Amino acid sequence: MRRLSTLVVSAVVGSALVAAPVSAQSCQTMAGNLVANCSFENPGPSAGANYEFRNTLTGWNVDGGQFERWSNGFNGFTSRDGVAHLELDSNVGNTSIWQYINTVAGQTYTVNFSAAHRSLNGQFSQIQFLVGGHSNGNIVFTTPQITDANPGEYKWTDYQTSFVAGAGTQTKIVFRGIGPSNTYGDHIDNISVRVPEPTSLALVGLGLLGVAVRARRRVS
Ligand SMILES: [Ca+2]
Ligand SMILES: [Ca+2]
Repeated sequence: MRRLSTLVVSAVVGSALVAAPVSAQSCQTMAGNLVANCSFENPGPSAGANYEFRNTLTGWNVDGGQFERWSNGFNGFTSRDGVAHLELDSNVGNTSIWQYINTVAGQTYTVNFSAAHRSLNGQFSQIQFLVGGHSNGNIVFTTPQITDANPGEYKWTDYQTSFVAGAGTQTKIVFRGIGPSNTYGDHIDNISVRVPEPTSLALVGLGLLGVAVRARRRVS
């Protein structure tokens, strides 16, 4: 029995590795993605930094004043997906962005997004994902403190988490910049929220089943 439990753990780790490439997909073509304007592409950005007030960025709301949206390549910073991304630490400091998505109470949802730092004197970027409120919601996930390997080296990291929807038919999803509020950093792009793929679950199930069968054979 000890061998069986060890093998099950290794199978679960294996399934996580299988799931990892999903986050590298474009959220715009990801089946079942519930997030509107998931890549901050609409309306199409002007070249450079776009300072946009509430309701100008399709699907999203913002507090802290305004969105700061960058076009692909501005300041040498390639968007993670498409031709635009956000800097949550805007020109007026840290902001939160949010939208409501349709959810089913009790259902688990998988969340993927990409984040990056913008170097400033050895400081860091950090982004929090919340559900329920942009200032008082439930904190689901907080990225580590994100730094660059070298000054000016912009590097995206893909993150994945999950939450279980509460009562009602909608959930407010929130992304909040929580790095030092200095108008630099907390870049975000390529957001998806969706019900876990049945195929992934089936693979995990089959993997576990295979392990269990093999372990049983060893025992007998
Ligand atoms: Ca984008
Ligand atoms: Ca900052």
